[in-house]
Amino acid sequence: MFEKILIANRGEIALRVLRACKELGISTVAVHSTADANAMHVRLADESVCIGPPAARDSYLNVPALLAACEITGADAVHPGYGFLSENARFAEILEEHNIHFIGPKPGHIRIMGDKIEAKRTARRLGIPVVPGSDGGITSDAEAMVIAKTIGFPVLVKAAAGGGGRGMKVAQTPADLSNALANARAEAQSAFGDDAVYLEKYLAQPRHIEIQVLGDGHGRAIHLGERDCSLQRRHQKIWEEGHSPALNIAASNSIGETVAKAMRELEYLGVGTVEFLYEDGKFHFIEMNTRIQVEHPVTEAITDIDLVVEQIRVAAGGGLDLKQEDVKFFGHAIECRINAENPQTFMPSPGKIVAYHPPGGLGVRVDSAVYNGYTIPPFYDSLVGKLIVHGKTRSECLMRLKRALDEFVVDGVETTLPLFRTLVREKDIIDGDYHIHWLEDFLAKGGIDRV
Ligand code: MV4
Repeated sequence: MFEKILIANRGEIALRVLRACKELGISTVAVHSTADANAMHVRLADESVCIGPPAARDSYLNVPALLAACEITGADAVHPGYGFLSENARFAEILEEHNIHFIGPKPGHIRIMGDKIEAKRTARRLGIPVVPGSDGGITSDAEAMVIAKTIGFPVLVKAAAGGGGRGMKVAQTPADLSNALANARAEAQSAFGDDAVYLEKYLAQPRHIEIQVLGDGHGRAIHLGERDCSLQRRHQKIWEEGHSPALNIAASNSIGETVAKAMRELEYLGVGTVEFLYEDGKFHFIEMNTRIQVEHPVTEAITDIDLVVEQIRVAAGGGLDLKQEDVKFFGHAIECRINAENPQTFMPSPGKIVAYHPPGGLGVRVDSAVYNGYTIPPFYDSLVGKLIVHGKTRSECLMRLKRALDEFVVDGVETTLPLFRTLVREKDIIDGDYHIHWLEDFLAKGGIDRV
């Protein structure tokens, strides 16, 4: 097992990783920019190193500074958290070249899943159902037209180097295809320096359902159920829940087993999330994330498995103690991402928190790095904290969530708490009847002003 882990991240996920390390008896090194000198993870870590000025590219993305921090402190492993360098294969390789463990998948798998065309090819080869579309990248408009007519319009042009919705263009009819290809290529080139694009059948109102997996890198892998992440705004998830209100247990187990089998064949190492669009009872693979995700506490709540502890254990070569039959699901969990943003306009609202009172009680968890008097810096994401609520049933979970949201006090900055207090009372949400466009449609109709 590792002696000392350097946590190459900040905010709530740095605190989350630090907690897992402490429970494993591993000493911790926090790194921080000058803007985060007073951050909670710095205060609670055994050691801390300032790695640069506020801008992420000069601090949390600064590989030489992170390497130096490892050398100075003698860290034998790095946990990247999510975002920043968490899916950077080159960073993982550089660490390994310096005999420092990267707590994450094998660099080769990070690289494959980072290329959405290769990711789909791999998924298809491993027996995972994928969205109908081109086999690989599109080399000409003529080729695209043939494929589009085969799968049927509307089609979606996507960037191979994309993800998170960047570089996607819909072509409703054949007349739209050429422009969609040109615009997607241009956007991909400017955003990623890579204009490779591929084609998929456009699914109009799917749900976004992701499967959590955990592998030991030697052919053992299990799934830990699904999370429904359909409530999103501009590709930013705000509400995630497990199980999906759209799935029965049989459907959940079936897709879970398909994915776990694929991860065994891939000899996948670590935690991972396999993303699907779900429509008309069918799952369609779109991409795979090779990191711990923001919404992992939803799965922890319904399985009582500490995903970060397991992630560290398999990274240290500890193998996978857990068997699929050990994974028992209980109840329902919902996570709300509370941001320091205006609840109507979503404009960031950094600043000093002058009163902070998180909710508590049975089945209520708040993962946050803020505290009374803390100043949310303007340089990073605007996450105040994640409210995760668990109940024996979805309706008990909703009642508890409503109570917890009403109890939550964050004064001094604007937050999206009012939006969640409205959503938890909205009929479609209570019925679990929503899809990936539901939230933006709701907001377009007036959102929280509507009620
Ligand atoms: C799609 C799609 C519809 N049809 N692919 C958006 C980001 C990236 N994860 C993939 N995305 C989508 N791919 C096909 N063939 C709709 C989306 C999409 C979306 C997916 C999941 C969650 C929110 C979304 C919001 C807009 C579009």
